[in-house]
Amino acid sequence: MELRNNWVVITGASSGFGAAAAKAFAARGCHLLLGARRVDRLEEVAAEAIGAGAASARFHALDVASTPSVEAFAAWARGVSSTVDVLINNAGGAHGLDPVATGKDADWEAMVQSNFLGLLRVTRALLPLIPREAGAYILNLGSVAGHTAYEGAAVYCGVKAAERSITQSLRLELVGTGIRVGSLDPGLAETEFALVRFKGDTARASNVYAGMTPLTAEDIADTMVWMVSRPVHVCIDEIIIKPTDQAAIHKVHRRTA
Ligand code: NDP
Ligand code: 8X3
Repeated sequence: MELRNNWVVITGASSGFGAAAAKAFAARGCHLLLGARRVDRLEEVAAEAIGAGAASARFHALDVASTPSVEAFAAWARGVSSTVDVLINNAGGAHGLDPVATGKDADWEAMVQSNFLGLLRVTRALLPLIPREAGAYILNLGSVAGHTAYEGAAVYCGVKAAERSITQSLRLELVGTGIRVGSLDPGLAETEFALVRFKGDTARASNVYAGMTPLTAEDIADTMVWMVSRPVHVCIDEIIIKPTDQAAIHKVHRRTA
């Protein structure tokens, strides 16, 4: 379907997939409403989106871990546009890689708040703006971690498994409205994800991708645009996308120097 002049909300638009998605939807002539906590970064992303062809690009502070912040963001969005055609629930990430035995409350809470409760809060707040007609899309960022558990990631895997359940529940609740609901579930992709997980430890973060070719943020943004631009009678329920070098969570091909 034609995306020109669609209104697209992207959460977590200050880096990684969200920033790349802003540029990809901009190139299709969309209006962008961008949210994240780092507003200085959003300002840069919005300026780049205008350069890439966005019909408009606005931004507002958003902490999906806070209901008042989500409500303030939704009120701002309502003041700018009476409709949101596409909602990209992308904000989130992993904090720490500790086994359950030594897991930290702060890490667990941050993951539950952003990936799980944040997704619910933003969707609840923006649903009234999503038109009940064919073509609208709610696209949630899941992960291969929601399909297969791995060591040190009990909570991250848990919240991404929950994302799949929320996506399925929403699709059932919204059938008949014309709103499509899908999940995009990537494997290893080089963004700020590992840097956040390892709390700024750049050596540990870059080691995640050592000797292999990860996905890029642009790969994921392209896939988002493809999902949303299918004909209105087509809903891409769920996509798993991995680097060719990653056959499974525990099976990554690494070249040695
Ligand atoms: P980045 O760390 O590059 O981006 C994460 C984005 O989420 C940032 O814009 C950050 O903005 C935002 N964010 C985090 N917490 C909050 C919050 N409480 N409120 C608002 N925004 C928040 O990582 P990615 O782009 O890789 O991650 C995007 C999504 O994709 C996440 O949900 C992640 O779990 C998922 N994913 C990532 C994979 C990967 O390998 N990279 C693979 C599979 C899924 P700010 O800090 O400015 O608020
Ligand atoms: C991010 C992918 O495999 O690092 O969701 O958990 S993984």
